[in-house]
Amino acid sequence: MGGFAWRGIVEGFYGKPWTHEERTDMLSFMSEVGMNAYMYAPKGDQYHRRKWRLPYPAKQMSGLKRLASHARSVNIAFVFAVSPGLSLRYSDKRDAEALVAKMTALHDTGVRDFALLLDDIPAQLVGDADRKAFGSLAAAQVALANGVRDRLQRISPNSRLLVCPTQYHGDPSTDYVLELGNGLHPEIDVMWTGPRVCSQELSYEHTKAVAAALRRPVTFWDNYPVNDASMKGELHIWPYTGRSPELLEVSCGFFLNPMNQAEASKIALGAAAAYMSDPEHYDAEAAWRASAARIVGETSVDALATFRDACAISPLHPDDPPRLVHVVDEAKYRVDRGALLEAAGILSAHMLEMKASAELLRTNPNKKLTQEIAPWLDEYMQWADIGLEIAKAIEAAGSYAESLTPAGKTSSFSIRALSMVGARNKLARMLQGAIGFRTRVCSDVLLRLGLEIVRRLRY
Ligand code: LTM
Repeated sequence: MGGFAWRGIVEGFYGKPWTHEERTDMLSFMSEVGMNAYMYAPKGDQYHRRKWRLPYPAKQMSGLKRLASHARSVNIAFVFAVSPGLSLRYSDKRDAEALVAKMTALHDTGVRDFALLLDDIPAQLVGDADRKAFGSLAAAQVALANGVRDRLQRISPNSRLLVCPTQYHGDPSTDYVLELGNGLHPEIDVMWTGPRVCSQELSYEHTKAVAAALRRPVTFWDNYPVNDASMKGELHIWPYTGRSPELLEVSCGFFLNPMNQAEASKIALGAAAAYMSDPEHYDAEAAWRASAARIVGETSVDALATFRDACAISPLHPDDPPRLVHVVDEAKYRVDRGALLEAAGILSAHMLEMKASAELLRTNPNKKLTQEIAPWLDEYMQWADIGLEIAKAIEAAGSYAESLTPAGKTSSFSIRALSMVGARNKLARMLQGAIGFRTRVCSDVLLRLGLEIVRRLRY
């Protein structure tokens, strides 16, 4: 098997970290799907970031120890990461000591893989002492990382160190990246998220340029399916796409950053595992279906595929849900040509499919998943109801139009007019309710259509 050396995940998102129970389960899952490394780096763990100098309290330490031991038992490298950059003084020897002490405590429990994460910190040296001692941020970080690696090597020659730099995406030809590439010990793996923080594509050309600047193969910190910060309303269950099949030549691996929702993350992670094991033969759709079947069962894969369309918006797919857009376009096309009943039929058929998929997923035996995705499923159901109401309003408009014959109004004219106005008012109320929705499921596709229909149904 010609896969990447690192095939893993980095629990590196903002917000509520996973529980140890979730991590233990994830480690077993990773092992089953052929991954080999888990990086512990939750931004919300105070002892990992803000209070990095303090040792873990005994209870947390024993939790980490149990986790690392479980990782070993399922052949997953447990990478312990520290993010000291918010307050670290590079010229202060005590800080370097505190960092080594933090890692050594984990080393004593059997951990051999470590990471120094310097992402999301000031891009310049902040203190006079540091500026005087090093001149540049890259020089300071090179000295720190090489020093830490040296100390770890002295304790255990088989220990490994990864570094996430402060510039971890974009143009690799900056002074910072070049200096880092030149200075860091060649055996330190350096992480990179691609052309963007959350990259839609990881191309061979970009990665080759990064590898050249860093003077080593790139280790990706791949920000998918993560949904923290401004992406909170999104559920990233879309297929894992946009990673070149040629990256093996210029990269030594991937750590995917997952969602706060551990179980739902497995859909993308399972598919990505197939890519990491064999990028050249990777088929995104087939891998997604196989991964989905593992999580929801074979019989619910189609339902999940319908739901995933509504959840399409993500860094990998920044556009509106493609199937839903297609259905709405088809319906609008007919509305514009006066084929109102046909338009209503197309729309309601898709809404009923959405509702059926939601019902199937709601009752799925994977309770952890159904609980995690409940906020999205609930609003998905509500959008389907809104879509049905849009269809009813279009239908009512069709009946009303029929009652207006060239010769004048038929006897059912008033009833049909009233029913159209009623449908329009109900739709307007439902759309108003949707303004408070908290997820981005269905994007604004049905909202736009609904508003357009309300506007057009002026009696
Ligand atoms: O991507 C990196 C290296 N750092 C942070 C992550 O912790 C965060 O989860 C992602 C997504 O918001 N963006 C970052 O910049």
